[in-house]
Amino acid sequence: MGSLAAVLRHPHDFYPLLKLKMASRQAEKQIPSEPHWAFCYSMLHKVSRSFALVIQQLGTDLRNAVCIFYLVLRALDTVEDDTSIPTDVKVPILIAFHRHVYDREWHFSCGTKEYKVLMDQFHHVSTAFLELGKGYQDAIEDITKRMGAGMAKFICKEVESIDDYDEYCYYVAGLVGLGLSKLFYASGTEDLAPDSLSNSMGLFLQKTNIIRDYLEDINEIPKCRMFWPREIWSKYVNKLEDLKYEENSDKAVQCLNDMVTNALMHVEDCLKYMSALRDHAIFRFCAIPQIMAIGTLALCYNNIEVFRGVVKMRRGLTAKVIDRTNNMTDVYLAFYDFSNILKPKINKNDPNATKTLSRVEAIQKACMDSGVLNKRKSYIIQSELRYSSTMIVIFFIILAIIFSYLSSTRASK
Ligand code: IN0
Repeated sequence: MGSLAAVLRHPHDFYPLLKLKMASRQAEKQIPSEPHWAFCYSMLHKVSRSFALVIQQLGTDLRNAVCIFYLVLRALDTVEDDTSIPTDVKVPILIAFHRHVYDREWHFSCGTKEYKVLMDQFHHVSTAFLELGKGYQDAIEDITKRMGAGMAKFICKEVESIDDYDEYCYYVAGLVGLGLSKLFYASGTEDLAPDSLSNSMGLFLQKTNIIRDYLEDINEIPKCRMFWPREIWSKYVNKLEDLKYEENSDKAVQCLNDMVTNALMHVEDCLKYMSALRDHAIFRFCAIPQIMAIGTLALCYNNIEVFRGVVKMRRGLTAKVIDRTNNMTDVYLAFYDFSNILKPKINKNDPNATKTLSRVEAIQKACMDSGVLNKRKSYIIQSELRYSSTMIVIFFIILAIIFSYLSSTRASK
């Protein structure tokens, strides 16, 4: 019902949503028949929704490697997140996870819902992993080893400083960027990207998730760990959970804006990383989550709703991004437009207003300097405006027809 109301409010979402639904059905039909690969691809669809579709558009060998990499990371994450596992059991599992992927007999039951199924039937993932090329296996093993060790380090450590925040995000997301760059290189289609740019790709996504998920994380029972760094939130409140109380709304929004400004620092690196990609499917795979992230930050900035409920890009806009992201022009246009949505929300009384504005202007300059902005109008937001003005005209025409009908019936009486 909610989605029907959303489509009625945004009728132009209908076509991209329909296309996405059909592509998703098609992708599910293409799930391989061998039981271990069938398990891995259907699990991928369950845990990552629309993102699975973009993975399935990669060339066969790379697609299999990315699918397994994604599931191994989700499994590692499930162990890290399960607060019912005692630390002395959890830490050795995280540290040895890179060896478990070679062992068809290994499994460890934890997590809930689809993650429990993933953990219980992990032998399907190891079986598929053992069929990957050596270059892919080495890259996945190396990243899993470094990430497991990093997660273990942070099990007993709070995120205090901004350096801790960057270090934690490096372990759980920056390393994913390094690993993916290695997989792309191993596929023979891309050059090896510099580590610092690969890291920024992960940090930008992970910081956006941490900002967006504040309320979900703080309300989790049993209490989960929080990743907003004390160095930032302690400027505004005494305890991180105080941000969700109504009496602290002004401080909460200022703190949120500080966090968004910190995340925006990575955008120029991300644009550089994406502009060096050559393969169309790899490009889409990387660019779609990045556009979703800048869209989410534009939505979250200065928005008290982050502390009250879920702030997410609507499904129709996600479908549009998936449908229409094909080259760097699309990326520059999307980043330019979403930062243009954020810019007028900067309040000059915000303690970080100058810093945020200079970040936004630097992003817009990077997009402008690409020289493609004046060639074409935005593929997402302009069409929204065009459609909404069309809808307003249609609304007034209908109103005029009703009015003239009512006046003519009244005159005939
Ligand atoms: C990802 C990343 C991802 C994709 C492409 C390039 C990347 C480069 C560096 C680092 C990460 C990169 O993308 C996914 C996107 C995703 O899963 N989206 C979810 C939406 C959601 O709300 O969860 C979906 O269901 O569609 C991502 O978020 N992460 C991820 C994990 C593994 C891999 Cl192989 C790629 C997670 C994270 C923590 C940000 C790295």
